[in-house]
Amino acid sequence: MADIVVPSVKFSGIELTGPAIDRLSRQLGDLEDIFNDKQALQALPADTTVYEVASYFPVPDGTTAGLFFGITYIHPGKVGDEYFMTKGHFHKLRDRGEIYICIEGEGMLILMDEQRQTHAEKMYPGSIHYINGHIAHRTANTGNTVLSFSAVWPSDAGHDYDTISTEGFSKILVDQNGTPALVDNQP
Ligand code: M6P
Ligand code: ZN
Repeated sequence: MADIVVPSVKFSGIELTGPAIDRLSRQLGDLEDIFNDKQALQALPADTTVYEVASYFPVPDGTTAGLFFGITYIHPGKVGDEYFMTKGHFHKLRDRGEIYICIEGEGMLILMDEQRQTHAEKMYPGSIHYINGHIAHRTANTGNTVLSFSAVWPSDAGHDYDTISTEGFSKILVDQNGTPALVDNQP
């Protein structure tokens, strides 16, 4: 290997570019179990893109002692009074943490511990969020423009979506007269 290496994965504006970037996109049709207002959901096209994730996986999934990096782009929008948001997850290995850094837009990071205590942190360009292990995390776009944020997490953390898909978060983020409010989740 050369002594001096020029990395080929980099930010370009707000895009993650380079070889071997993994890209996924989630549509409303993939997110039926996370939004409460099923009537509002059905009134929207199932192929509406809610968010995209570009990820850099330098080592195989599950590798101990490695790190992953990703950028998530959540489009503006709502299902009823609930903002467009990510699925949300605990880590499969519960004691693995994560860092989020907001790049652009405005939003909220919703955090829930294993006792189902939930609170939220406001995301704004430059805001840095430390997510301890054992904490479920979900992000919502509360603005009128794309919310993008970068994330760094351990390569052996894994995603546990099942717990959230069956039990949900104990609180949801809704638009109350133009202001985001965290309210009890009553499905
Ligand atoms: C961040 C990281 C990723 C995660 C993504 C979308 O980029 O936490 O691990 O996949 O957000 O969140 P989710 O997987 O909950 O849909
Ligand atoms: Zn995570």
